[in-house]
Amino acid sequence: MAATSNKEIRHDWTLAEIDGIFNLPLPELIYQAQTLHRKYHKPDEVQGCVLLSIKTGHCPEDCAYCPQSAHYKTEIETYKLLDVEATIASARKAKDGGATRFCMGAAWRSVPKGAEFDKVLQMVKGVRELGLEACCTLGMLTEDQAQALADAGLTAYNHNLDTSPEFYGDIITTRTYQERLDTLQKVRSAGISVCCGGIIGMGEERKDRYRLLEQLSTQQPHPESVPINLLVRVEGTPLSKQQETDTFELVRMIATARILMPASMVRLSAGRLSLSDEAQTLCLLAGANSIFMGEKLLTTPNPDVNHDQQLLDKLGMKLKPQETAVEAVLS
Ligand code: SAM
Ligand code: DTB
Ligand code: SF4
Repeated sequence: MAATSNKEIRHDWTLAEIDGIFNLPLPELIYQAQTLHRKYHKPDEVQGCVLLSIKTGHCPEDCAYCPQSAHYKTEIETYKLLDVEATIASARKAKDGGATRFCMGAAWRSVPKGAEFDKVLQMVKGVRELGLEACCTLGMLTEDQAQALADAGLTAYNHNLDTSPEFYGDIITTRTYQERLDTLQKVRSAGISVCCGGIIGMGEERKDRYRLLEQLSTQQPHPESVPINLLVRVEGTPLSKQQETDTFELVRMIATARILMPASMVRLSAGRLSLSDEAQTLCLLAGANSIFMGEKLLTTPNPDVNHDQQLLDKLGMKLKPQETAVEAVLS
């Protein structure tokens, strides 16, 4: 990881600079993104991550994009917290499929105390023992819970800002932007790496995309992992009828994130099923270096693993190789 004094790793990006980068002629934008990508990452490698929803649905929050919110009537299979064994079995399968990161998501407003949290800690330990990076996204948490997750070996905690502070209130009313920032601070203080990004295609304007990128890239340190999601329009949610997003917006978003946060993992996250192979390739050329693998994200479908492998083969790219269990646990 490069030192923060490095002139490319900056935390003082202005909105005007971000606007300027985002709107560069595409060849120049991709060139700049590629140049930095190659300096900080292996250009032919993509990290494979697998998501598992460990607790699904009935969430008290009202995030307008989310099929798991109890505020909307959607057709998802809901279930209580999974067993530790079943979760570890999924992680083992993810590892056998070539993933190096296993992400566990729960539809909670905040992390519960007691037996359920103990189970999550056991899941984290079990995933780390397999030699995989372990990421959790469980909603808000306390400092003690963040520390307990760190002690269990959690690699990263995902908590997205989702959009700009200005547009946020149009999407979520049950918790504030500031609460999200506070949660991220607790994660960071516990020594867990931060996974934080957002969604495009929710009806936000370009300015909101710049503002999200500004919020992310002025954090110190930058989030180590930046998921860029393309809205998956789910029937029953308030955003189900949103119009389709121009793919080039996603490409520009990814390239700008790569330039603003050169050392971070930029993850082409939800929404790949609606992208052509060529559009996904542009995203990879723009600096995305991670995808979710497997037929399901949390509740919505994702491209077929064989198809993804064929695409990587065609591009002469490969999945990030697995470390040995010992290396991973020590890292
Ligand atoms: N409840 C936890 C939370 O909100 O932090 C964790 C799970 S939540 C599903 C994780 C992230 O998934 C959200 O912050 C959002 O960015 C993304 N997400 C959820 N539904 C989505 C959708 N329909 N399309 C794209 N991204 C989505
Ligand atoms: C993130 O930014 N995207 C992932 C992960 N973090 C947890 C979740 C995407 C969820 C897409 C909708 C669903 O499958 O329910
Ligand atoms: Fe709940 Fe997370 Fe979905 Fe919001 S995004 S409704 S907090 S599961």
